[in-house]
Amino acid sequence: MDQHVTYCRICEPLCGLIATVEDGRLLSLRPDPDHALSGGRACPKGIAFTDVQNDPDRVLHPLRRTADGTLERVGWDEALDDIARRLSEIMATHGGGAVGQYFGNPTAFGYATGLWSGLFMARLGAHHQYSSGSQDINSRFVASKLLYGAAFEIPFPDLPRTDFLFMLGANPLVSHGSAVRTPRIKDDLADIVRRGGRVVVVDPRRTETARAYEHLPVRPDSDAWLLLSMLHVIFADGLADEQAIAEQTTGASRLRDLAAQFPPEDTAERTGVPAETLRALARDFAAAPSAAAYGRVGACLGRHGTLVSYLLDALAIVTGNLDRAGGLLMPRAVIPLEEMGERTGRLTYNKATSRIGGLPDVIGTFPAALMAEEIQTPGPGQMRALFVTAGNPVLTVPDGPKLESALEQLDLMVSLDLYITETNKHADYILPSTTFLERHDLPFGFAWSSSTVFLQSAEPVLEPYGEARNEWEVFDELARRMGLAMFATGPLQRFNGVLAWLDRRGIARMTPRRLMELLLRTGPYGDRFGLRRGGLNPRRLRENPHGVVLAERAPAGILSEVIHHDHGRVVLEPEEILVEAARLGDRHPDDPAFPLMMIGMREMRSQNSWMHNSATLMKGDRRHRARISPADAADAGLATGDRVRITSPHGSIETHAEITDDLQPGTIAVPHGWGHAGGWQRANQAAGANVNELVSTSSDELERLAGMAVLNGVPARIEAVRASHLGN
Ligand SMILES: Nc1nc2c(c(=O)[nH]1)N[C@H]1C(S)=C(S)[C@@H](COP(=O)(O)OP(=O)(O)OC[C@H]3O[C@@H](n4cnc5c(=O)[nH]c(N)nc54)[C@H](O)[C@@H]3O)O[C@H]1N2
Ligand SMILES: Nc1nc2c(c(=O)[nH]1)N[C@H]1C(S)=C(S)[C@@H](COP(=O)(O)OP(=O)(O)OC[C@H]3O[C@@H](n4cnc5c(=O)[nH]c(N)nc54)[C@H](O)[C@@H]3O)O[C@H]1N2
Ligand code: SF4
Ligand SMILES: [Mo]
Repeated sequence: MDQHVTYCRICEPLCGLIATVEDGRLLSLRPDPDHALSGGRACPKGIAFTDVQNDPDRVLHPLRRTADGTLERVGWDEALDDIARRLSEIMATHGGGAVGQYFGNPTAFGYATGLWSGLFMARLGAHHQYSSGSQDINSRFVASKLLYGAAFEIPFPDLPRTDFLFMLGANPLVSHGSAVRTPRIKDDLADIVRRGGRVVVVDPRRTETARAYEHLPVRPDSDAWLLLSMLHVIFADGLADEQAIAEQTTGASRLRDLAAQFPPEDTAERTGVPAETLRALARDFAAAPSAAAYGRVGACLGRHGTLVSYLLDALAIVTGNLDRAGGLLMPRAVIPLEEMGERTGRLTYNKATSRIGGLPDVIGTFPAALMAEEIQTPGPGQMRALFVTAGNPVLTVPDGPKLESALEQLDLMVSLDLYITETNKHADYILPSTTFLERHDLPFGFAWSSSTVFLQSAEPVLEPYGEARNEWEVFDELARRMGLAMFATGPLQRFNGVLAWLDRRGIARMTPRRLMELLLRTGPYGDRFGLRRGGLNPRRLRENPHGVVLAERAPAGILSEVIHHDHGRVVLEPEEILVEAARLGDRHPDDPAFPLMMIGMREMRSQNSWMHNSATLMKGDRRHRARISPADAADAGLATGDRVRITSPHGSIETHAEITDDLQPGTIAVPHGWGHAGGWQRANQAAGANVNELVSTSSDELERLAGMAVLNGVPARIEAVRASHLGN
């Protein structure tokens, strides 16, 4: 039996794990007690990943769809030859604009897939790029692009030093934190209070986090009004930090004028927060020695997600809490991949617009909600070929059934996944991918949103099971077969000459790993190939498998270094934001046919749509349940365990009811990622419903600035399903 040090790549904390391996099989995973950040902690999902790794339902050989619609095993070479041939044909007839990709959430936890699929798509001139981001975080990217000129500069709360954490639309005791990396977030939050500080949780539901701290219940999708009123009080009461505003920003006066229009007395009815409560909160936030404003999915998925993300930062900025210990810190990457993307102009916003709906691109991607229509609408630029890489949009994007019928119209659909999913069961090819235990990784992205600067690399701890392959090698192979050089365009253009030269001479086949190591060594903590003593290099990482702490505390005072606007200041008056704010008034009156508002939620033992096949996580007859307040349940004649039908203006689903006073009357909460009908047998048995069937894909119902799907604050009504309909 061998023990291997590695780290989990299911969600953002990247907790340290120890894998026990025997004869090339994974026996178990346990928390790594020697990991500097997670120090012996891991959540149930990380431990249960053994079930995924060894899942008998996992796809371990390439599969091809036959004429009668069934899937049959096929060899890699045959599959890749045919895909390359069919792609070339589509390109010859329709051009690269007909090719697309949807990449899902797991691609964010490994560097190679995103890099190589991105290069490949750029070489094809593929225009149709989509991702889970338009159901998750693109609004936050746009807010950062407008404020700081850099999409990935998402300020994160300095949890170990803050006196006041204002948390809006996040539930880190279950999610373990997003856009802030801290595997022991439970301890971090408890420490704030222990130091005499406060944690205030703004959420329509009394969540696990809200329960543990101060809960401020709000009406769904009212955060823009709440935040504008807080700013109103701060400016009106002379609590703004004028020196910080003068030093760090431009355009504060326009924000001041805007906030002046939102006195708390005027917004109380909409937010559900009494004016006096809000005034006290605003004053306390401004008066705290240090304060951080933090929001995640609940801030991003409403009708005004970009505006809300902007306002959260604005709150910290005008109180002098940006780029300062105990406030919000700016991430500085150890491996400056995004920095390079930004410098080479690849991390675009609104440089192109979608064919359907004319919505702006966010980092070169368009709203995934538009995919179905982009496939179904004839004309130049119609999408005819689609790669789905580590994603399950049929369950995670609005209106899965519509997407399913659209997928059937594609000339070519290829999926890289671990399973047969609700999405890729429509594919022509399913290509089996390696799990994170079967590949090398260096963290990037949100790994830098951490109050401790830390880096760990992970060697594969297992040989790929069956015929599974790394995703990047699939794209590399396709490029070779199609006679394309990966480096002619793309985010790595700067290195083109060197890379092409090395590659041509066969000195070094350029691989994603070589590239990352190059960036690491030339980055801010790198050894500059020996020029900087004690700097990071791959050897040092190998010799320290539990990781290397590069700084106990992330730096403050780096704003001018990380801002990409020419004048080096935060832009507080982006035109897009001001226009959006001016529209806050013109929301349609509530429709009495849909008296409730539905929001989403996450559960400890789910990971979006893809861990419901794990025996460990599904123990105890777990089911999909809609959370309903006692008053709304009484109105509908519902008790816990009853079947409930939820209807929105767009659709209708049936699931089980759970009555809970965590919710106030008028709001229901329903998790996403259920309603399985794929190759995962246990997940299929769990039944439940796909909540995103309640959401429309119509382009004019998407959030305007980032094209976000509006998944929170969905109008709804509920009714009991009569006994004659009982069943699963
Ligand atoms: N209503 C509602 N909808 C939501 C949300 C919500 O809050 N409410 N949340 C949204 C959010 S935040 C997100 S991130 C999205 C997620 O949206 P998606 O990324 O589309 O969905 P996942 O369920 O994460 O599916 C990931 C897929 O990748 C596969 N996979 C896992 N690991 C690997 C790997 O290493 N390689 C490969 N090739 N495949 C792998 C899994 O089998 C699974 O099929 O859902 C969004 N949808
Ligand atoms: N166990 C588990 N962990 C996960 C995941 C998982 O599926 N399961 N998914 C991972 C992913 S992909 C992500 S992106 C992160 C997300 O991480 P978080 O954002 O921390 O997770 P959520 O539980 O979605 O928290 C969002 C909160 O917003 C609240 N909310 C909904 N609507 C509104 C609103 O209008 N206003 C306000 N103020 N709040 C609102 C919800 O009630 C919910 O408590 O979690 C990651 N971690
Ligand atoms: S919180 Fe759980 S799933 Fe997320 S990285 Fe840590 S162990 Fe993995
Ligand atoms: Mo996400």
